[in-house]
Amino acid sequence: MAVRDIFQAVMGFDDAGTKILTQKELDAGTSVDTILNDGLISAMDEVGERFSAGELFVPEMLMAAQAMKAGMELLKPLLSNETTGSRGTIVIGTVKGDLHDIGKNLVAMMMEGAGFEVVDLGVDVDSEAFVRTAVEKKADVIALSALLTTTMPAMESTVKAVREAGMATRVIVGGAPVTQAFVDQIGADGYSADAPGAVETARQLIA
Ligand code: B1M
Repeated sequence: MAVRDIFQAVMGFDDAGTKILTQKELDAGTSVDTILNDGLISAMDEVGERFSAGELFVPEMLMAAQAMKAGMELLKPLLSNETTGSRGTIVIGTVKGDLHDIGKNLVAMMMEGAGFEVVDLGVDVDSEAFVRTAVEKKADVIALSALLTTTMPAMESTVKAVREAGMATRVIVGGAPVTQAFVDQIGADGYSADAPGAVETARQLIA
């Protein structure tokens, strides 16, 4: 199965191979969803499991992430293909203390694809920067990503900062450790477990 080769290329930290195989699959008509979920994302899940088992270490996680990004470069234009007028403005970032950006980038790409104007603040973003940028850009939604249990509290402080600033901007959150129970606890406006769901949540909040 050729998508499995993409999985193997990411596991082999092979940026060029991942790119070539991703292009090959696109040319063969394989859907972006299949390439993403069965190839790229499932490789990152496997990397995470091996890291937890002590079989892989941080440098290997980083190299796998680079290979995944090489594949995602080719998918980006396909995820960002809607050209109609803006549906609203999203300020997105990974919260303070957290350097994981692949899931956040995927959410940003899909938001752009769905017609939102996206301001991406990157990683390790403090609550002041989210608030300041959202005010400057008159954002409709602030989208927060966190991959570490230790950085989830930064989501809570960002929601608090937005409320204290008296802003109408809605806050949505996501990332592997985030649950609906946590979202309810911190009083965020929306949550999704994946990138397409984040787009849907933003759409519903803005409608
Ligand atoms: Co790190 N890391 N990492 N890591 N890393 C995890 C997250 C971990 C689960 C691995 C493990 O132990 N099994 C673990 C966290 C444990 C925990 O807190 N519960 C972990 C750890 C411990 C660490 C370090 C602390 C390791 C160390 O230094 N000892 C360190 C922390 C650094 C820091 O941030 N301060 C660290 C570092 C790194 C690298 C830098 C090496 C690298 C990141 C590179 C990069 O992002 N540029 C890395 C990687 C690659 C991973 C794993 C293997 C893969 C993450 C990923 O990109 N997945 C990860 C294990 C795993 O997740 N299986 C792991 C693919 C991506 C598409 O999925 O980001 O989950 P994800 O996004 C999903 C959803 O979560 C959702 O949509 C996406 C899918 O559609 N989503 C949203 C994400 N954001 C959203 C926002 C939304 C809605 C949905 O709305 C706004």
